[in-house]
Amino acid sequence: IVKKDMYRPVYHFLPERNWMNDPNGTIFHEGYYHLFYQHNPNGDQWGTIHWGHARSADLVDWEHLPVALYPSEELGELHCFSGCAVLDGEEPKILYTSIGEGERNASTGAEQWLATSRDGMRTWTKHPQNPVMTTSIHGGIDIREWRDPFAWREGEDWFMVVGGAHEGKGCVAIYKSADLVSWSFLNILYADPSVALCECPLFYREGDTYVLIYSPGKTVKYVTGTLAADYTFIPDTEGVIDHGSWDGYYAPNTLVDGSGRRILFGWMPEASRENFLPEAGWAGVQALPRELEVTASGKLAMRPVPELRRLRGRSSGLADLIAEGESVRAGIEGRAVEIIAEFDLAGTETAFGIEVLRSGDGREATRIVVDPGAGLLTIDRSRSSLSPLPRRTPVTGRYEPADGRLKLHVFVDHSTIEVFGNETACLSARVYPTLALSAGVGLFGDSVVARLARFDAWELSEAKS
Ligand code: DQQ
Repeated sequence: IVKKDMYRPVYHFLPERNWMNDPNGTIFHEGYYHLFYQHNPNGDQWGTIHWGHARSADLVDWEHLPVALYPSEELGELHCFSGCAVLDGEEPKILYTSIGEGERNASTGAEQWLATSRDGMRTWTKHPQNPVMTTSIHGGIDIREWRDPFAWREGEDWFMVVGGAHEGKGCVAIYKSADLVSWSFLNILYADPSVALCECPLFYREGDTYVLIYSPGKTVKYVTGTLAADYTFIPDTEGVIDHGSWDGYYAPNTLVDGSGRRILFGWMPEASRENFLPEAGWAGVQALPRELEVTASGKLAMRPVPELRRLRGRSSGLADLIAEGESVRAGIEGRAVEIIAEFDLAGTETAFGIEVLRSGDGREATRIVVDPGAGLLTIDRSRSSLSPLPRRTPVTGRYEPADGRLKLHVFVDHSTIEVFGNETACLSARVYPTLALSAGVGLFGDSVVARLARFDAWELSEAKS
């Protein structure tokens, strides 16, 4: 196992060593949450991509399992790109994007492949009829950057969406099959002319609402709406899954568990760490699993799974806040902490917020800034690190007040920050403070304590992974 370093998270999932990106094939089966992920088992940079595998009974502790998919070199396969896992009766199956050379490269002619497992998802066999889909399935319609299948069952039929680019604009196409092997193209489900491509599309129904989530090379978007008889999506409400984008949150995947909960997983990229810490031995973190729900307004509400409360250790509340010059200090500190702060937004329009990973002298600190005038929530990384090398661009998004209040739910884990604002504004970021003592938790802003309807902070313990 890679030795703990000051940036390696302790309660987030990551492989024991080497590179990880997108979560893949997330599925709940026989009491376990299975997480597969894009993985280079040979180094801590993006490389020959395999599918890593882990499972968890509670979404907190994870057990590493053997690599699930290897590129089949003998078949000209170079990478096993992203995809999904489904249960065909009792038999688990993976659909994923196979990348080869030349005609089979990612931008022009990727193929969709099928793999099956007969030993409880430990080892996987590529289906003899691969590829189960090639771009020729679209007839005269030219779809490039065609990858990341996401399949589901409805009655007797299988459906699948795959992301891509059509005429230089992002699109998601939809397909149908009776057996997961032989597929037909139904339509272009959705096109987003504001982006160049759509990666990792997810599509599901909750009640009468259809939800489409996609990763367009930048901020991960969602659209809720309805499905027309010709398999085109009729959008109603748009939103952002997480404002972190390439600096914090990308390529989510989803599952429904045994109790019917919709859970979302996502990749927290390493962003700019390679600039100053090469050869860390690991790269990439899985964001905390989130419960997803469609609200009455058609927006998505997201909250960290309640199982995480198990990690809570020493706590401190409103009464333990200590005013210290310009700032206010919480009664606990640490590089693995959780904070819930509920602010009354009435009154002044000047910014206020929470400070984490703060050094005693304040030279290093990451601020979660509420700007009530502009209605914006920001992770301000301008002072996160004394080193000039990590990215310090702000991560910003609009929040929606609820009854004149904003509830911030914040998780810090060494180099990860995840912020949930009233459950609808989510911001994730990576930060790399240089001082081991940058561990303070506090508040800033005029009369910030007077605004607090609630303040609770906890030190969090390690999880297994
Ligand atoms: N990552 C995978 C692709 C996907 C991209 C390759 C998104 O399948 O489109 O590692 O991060």
